[in-house]
Amino acid sequence: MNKVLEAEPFNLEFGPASTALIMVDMQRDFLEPGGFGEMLGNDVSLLRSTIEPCRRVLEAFRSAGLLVIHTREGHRPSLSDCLPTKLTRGGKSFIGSQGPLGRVLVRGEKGHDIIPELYPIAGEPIIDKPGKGAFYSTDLHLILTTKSIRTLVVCGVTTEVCVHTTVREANDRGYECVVLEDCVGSYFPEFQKYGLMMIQAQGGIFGWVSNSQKMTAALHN
Ligand code: TIU
Repeated sequence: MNKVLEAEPFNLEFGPASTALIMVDMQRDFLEPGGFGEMLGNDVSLLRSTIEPCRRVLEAFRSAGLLVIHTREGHRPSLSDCLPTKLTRGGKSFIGSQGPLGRVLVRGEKGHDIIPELYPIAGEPIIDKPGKGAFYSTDLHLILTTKSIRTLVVCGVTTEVCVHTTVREANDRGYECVVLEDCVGSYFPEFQKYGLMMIQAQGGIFGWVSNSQKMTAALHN
């Protein structure tokens, strides 16, 4: 039976069985000191308020038996899947360099992995993505199609980079996307604000915005 999520710009009706939670890049490299986010000059503590709301939504999806998918941004140890434009943006090269959390944004390294608070459990697909969007050069669309998913509940970091890119990609592939405002984070408070506004503006040009409390309430009703 369909459920209703309180959201902006208007309430969203969704079928739980055709809805998936997408946890975007909740990796140490973005949320912990010593990782990629900090190397780029950011204060990673700004993202950490998302962890607890994300944990509650993750719990709610797991206990309802719904699909949960995690993504991780990163590259092969050889960096053969890291475009030169990304590797040396601005003349600086952090990706692949050795840091306190291992080689930055490299698969298999400590910093690349998902933070322990939100660690995937058995059966939850993990999408390793070389780009910002979770659909680019991954099998995410195939997995979602195979499971007849139509609605994506999107959480993760950062709001205006990988969350936005993923929502835009999803929108053009026919998915309904809802972004939970307290479950997405940015290093820039103004980008957080305007990033969320951009999603729901113009009658929901990219999708809906809601929050963790409304999402868990909708699943329990
Ligand atoms: N730098 C920044 O805000 N984000 C990223 O590089 N990747 C993600 O958003 N995951």
